[in-house]
Amino acid sequence: MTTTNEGAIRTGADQRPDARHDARLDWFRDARFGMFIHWGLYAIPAGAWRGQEIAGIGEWIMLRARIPVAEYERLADGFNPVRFDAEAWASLAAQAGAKYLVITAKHHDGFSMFDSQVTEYSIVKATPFKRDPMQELAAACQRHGVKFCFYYSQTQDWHHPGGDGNDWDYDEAKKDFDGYVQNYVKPQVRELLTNYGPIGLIWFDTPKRMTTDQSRELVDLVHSIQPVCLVNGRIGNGLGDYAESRDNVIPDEQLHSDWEVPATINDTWGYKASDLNWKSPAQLVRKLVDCASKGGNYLLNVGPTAEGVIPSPSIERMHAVGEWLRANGESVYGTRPGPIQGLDWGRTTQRGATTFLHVFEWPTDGQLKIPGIVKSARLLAGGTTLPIRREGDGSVIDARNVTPDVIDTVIVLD
Ligand code: JFZ
Repeated sequence: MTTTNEGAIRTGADQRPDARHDARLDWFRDARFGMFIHWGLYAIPAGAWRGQEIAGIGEWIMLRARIPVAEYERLADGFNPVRFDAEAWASLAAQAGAKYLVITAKHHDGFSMFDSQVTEYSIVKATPFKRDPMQELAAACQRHGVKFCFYYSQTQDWHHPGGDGNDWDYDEAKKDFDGYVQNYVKPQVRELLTNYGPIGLIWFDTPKRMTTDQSRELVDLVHSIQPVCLVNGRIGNGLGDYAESRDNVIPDEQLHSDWEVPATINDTWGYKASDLNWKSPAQLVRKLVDCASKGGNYLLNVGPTAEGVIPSPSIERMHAVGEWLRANGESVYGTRPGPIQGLDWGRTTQRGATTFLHVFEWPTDGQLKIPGIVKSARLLAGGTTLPIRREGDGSVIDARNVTPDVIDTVIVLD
């Protein structure tokens, strides 16, 4: 099944609507909001190489600049994020209202941000930092009640000769991709699911040349170690526990399966010093609400620096989202798509018999015209009851005396 906007989301056999009865997905469906973290060696160049700004997303700099493995891996010698603070990161996720945190264990550059027995090319063995930040972050997330999750690039690996994507150091004709999957990827996935406690989900990336058998083996491996750990749909080949949208693309219409949109807070995933195109708090909250109103989750990314610091503009925005959610979260968490779809000035979410009307664009006359019969209306924040009148086969809420929330005013309809 694909959705209307150029197949933003393709759901496969495992994401059929009756998958919604899979209790493993209950926490995910109710969470609605997660924090994504892209952190790795790419934060050191931060978008520039040999004095040249490199176009594109920051974590792709090794490919975009075709940096030889021998040169790129020397970045590890100077990677010492002494300002890394797992407690601050987990606390930020919790304060932002994110219910799960997904962090890059290994991205396409092939560098392991965790202690792996499979390779020396890791933050513990190849850097002066020597610590395993994933152990510290797993513990901090546990303390804050945030589900700890890993991103893992299972196909693209520009460091390993068997990985996909590096055609500037390695000869495609000599590539042993299956050997890479069997002897590198699967052992690392096993490590991630064995050494860091309960893992909420494994976020695999584009499958590219990965075969259905290889994808299926990874899904089975995950579920054999942690049966309730979810696998995202980007594992590919029609597998996965829920569907993954294209980056930053929210479906046009409500979907009847579980899905998630990965989203940047500016225009890059990995830290890029020159990328200051930060989305506003209003944009971020409205995208979160848009996802919830269509039955999906919003996974919002931050990209920490090489020192281990999340940029202040990202922190400010995450705090602003959290502030809105503290006042209005019951209209998002645990909700399902609302009965009124297709509004251009707002969205609806629903929990049981209660509908939440999210007003993004406030009418100049304060008269909110909605289809259908509404028995009562009140502001979620503060509880003020609002007058209603029938108009044809619709209803009009008189909100002339309301001071709207500049981000999203939530009205409870019964
Ligand atoms: C992938 C990665 O290449 C990228 O670095 C980042 O980690 C992002 C979250 O995931 O990028 C993609 C993958 C798939 C699509 C777009 C970007 N897609 O399906 O449109």
